[in-house]
Amino acid sequence: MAQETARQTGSQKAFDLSNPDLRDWLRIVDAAGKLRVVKGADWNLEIGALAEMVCLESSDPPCLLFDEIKDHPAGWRVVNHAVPSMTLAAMLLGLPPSQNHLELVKAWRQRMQSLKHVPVRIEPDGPVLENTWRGADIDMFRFPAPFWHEDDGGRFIGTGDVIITRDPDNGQINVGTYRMQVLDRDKLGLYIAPAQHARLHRDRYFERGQKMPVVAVFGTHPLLFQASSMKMPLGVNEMEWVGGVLGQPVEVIEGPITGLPFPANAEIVVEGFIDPSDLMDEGPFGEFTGYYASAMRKETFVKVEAVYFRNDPIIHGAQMMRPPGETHRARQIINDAETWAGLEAAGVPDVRAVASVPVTCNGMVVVSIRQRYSGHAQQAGMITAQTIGLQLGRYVVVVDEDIDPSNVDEVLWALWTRSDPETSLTIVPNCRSQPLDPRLSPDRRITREYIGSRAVIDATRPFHWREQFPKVVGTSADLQAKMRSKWGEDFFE
Ligand SMILES: Cc1cc2nc3c(=O)[nH]c(=O)nc-3n(C[C@H](O)[C@H](O)[C@H](O)COP(=O)(O)O)c2cc1C
Ligand SMILES: [Mn+2]
Repeated sequence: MAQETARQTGSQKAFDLSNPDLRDWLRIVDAAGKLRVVKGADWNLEIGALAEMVCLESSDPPCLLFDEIKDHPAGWRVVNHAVPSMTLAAMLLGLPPSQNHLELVKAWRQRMQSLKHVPVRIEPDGPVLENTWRGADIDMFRFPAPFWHEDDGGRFIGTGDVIITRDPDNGQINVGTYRMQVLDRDKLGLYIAPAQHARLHRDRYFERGQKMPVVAVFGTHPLLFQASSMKMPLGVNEMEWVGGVLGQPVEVIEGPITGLPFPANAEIVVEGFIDPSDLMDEGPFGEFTGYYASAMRKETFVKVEAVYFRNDPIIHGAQMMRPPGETHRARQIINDAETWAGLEAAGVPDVRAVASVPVTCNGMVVVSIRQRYSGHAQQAGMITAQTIGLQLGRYVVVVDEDIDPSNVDEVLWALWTRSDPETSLTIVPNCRSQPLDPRLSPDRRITREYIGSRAVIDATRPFHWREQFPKVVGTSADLQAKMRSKWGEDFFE
C-alpha cells in the first residue's frame, strides 16, 4: 500500500498547501494496520455488498480501499469506512487515544469549550485542479461510483460527500452531506431532506425564481465529512469549524463558475446549478435507517458545468446499511457531547453522562443524572427529546448515576427494574420527522406531514421514595478489594 500511495500522490505540480488531505489520512489508517486494498471489484453491486458483508461479519472491520475497479482505470478508487476504529476516531478529532466512549465524550466537551472557528484561506491553485472537464468532456459515469444496493435506482457517487451552498440572503456558506445519484453524464440527483440547511438555501433561491449554485465534493479529509454530516447551527460554515479543530484555516479554491469555495486538496469537485423548473427521477436508495424509505420521485438535480479532479481520484464512500453498520464513531462522540452541553445550557444540573445507543443512529439517547429534586429526571428527558436524532429521534431514557448509559445491558436492567410503564412514560406528539422515517405512515407521506412522536422513559428510582427503593445486590468495593488481594487478579480473568 505504502508504495502505491507514493506513486499515486506524486503530482506534477508542487502546491504550497499544508492541510492534511484524504491521502494523508489513509496513510495513518494504513500505519494503524487498518487499511485493506481490494483489487478487481465490480462497481455494480460488488463494492456495496463487500462493504456491507465485511461490516457485518468482521469483529473489527477495516477501511476498504477499492482499486482496479471493473470498467475503470487502475488508480481511480473508492474508499469506504475511512474511520475504522475508536482510536482513529479520537485521533481524527484531536483527542487522546482512548477506547472508552464516555471518556471521549468528556474530552470532546472540554475541547468544544475552547474551540474557535477559523475562516478559510483562499488559494489560487491546488491538486484538485490537476484535471478539468467542461462542456462535452463532462462524463460523471467515468468515475467508479458504486451501485450500492440491489434495489437502488442507480449509481450513487455521493454518499460520503460534501455539498457546499450559499445563502442568497446573507452570503453565508453551508456544508452538508446529502446523497447524489449519477442521473446522466452531466446530471446529478441531490436529495436534501426538509429543514436541512441546503434545503433552506434552495427554497430561498427558488422563491426568487433563481437557480441555486452548488459545489459537490466527492473525497476529502474525513474531518470535513464529519462536520458536513453533523447538525451545526444554521449560519455556521462547517469548514470554519474544521479550521478550528485543525488549528489552521481550511485552504480553498473559489470556483470560477459559482464563486463557491471548495477544499484545494479535494479529490473530485463538481460545480453546477439546480434549476427549479427541471425535474428528473431520483432514488430509491438503501438508507442509513436500514430501509429503502423513499420511492423513486421527481426531484430537482444539479446540472454539472465543470468537474475538477486529482490524478487517480478517490471517491469517499459511506455504505448505508442496516445498523450497526459502517460506524460513525466520531459523530457519535460529538453528538453526545452536544446533547450534554445542551442540557447544561438549559440549566439541568448534575448530568453525569450522555450516550446514544449506536444501533439507533442517535435516535435513542440515554442520560444519566444524579437526581436532585422531584421532576429533575423528567426535565432532563423532555429537553433531550427535542434535540436527539435530528428528525429521527424516538426515545430518551433517563437513568440514575449508578448506571453507565453507554452500557446497553445496564440501561435495560434499569428500564426493567426502575420504570413503571403506566407512570414512567411520557409521549410527546407532533415532533419533527422526515421522509426517510420508515414509520412515517403512507398518509403522512402523501400529505408531506413529516411528524412523529417521542417517548421519554424515566428509568430512575422515583425521587420521592428513592430512599425506600430496594438495595442493589452486589459485592461491595471493600469486599472486592479483599477478594483480589487474597485470591489474586488471575482468579478473575
Ligand atoms: C453518510 C451520510 C449520508 C447522508 N445523506 C443525506 C441525504 O441524502 N439527505 C439528507 O438530507 N441528509 C443526509 N444526511 C444527513 C445530513 O448530512 C446531516 O443532517 C447534516 O446535518 C446536513 O447538513 P446541514 O445541517 O448543514 O444541513 C447524511 C448523513 C450521512 C452521515
Ligand atoms: Mn449546516
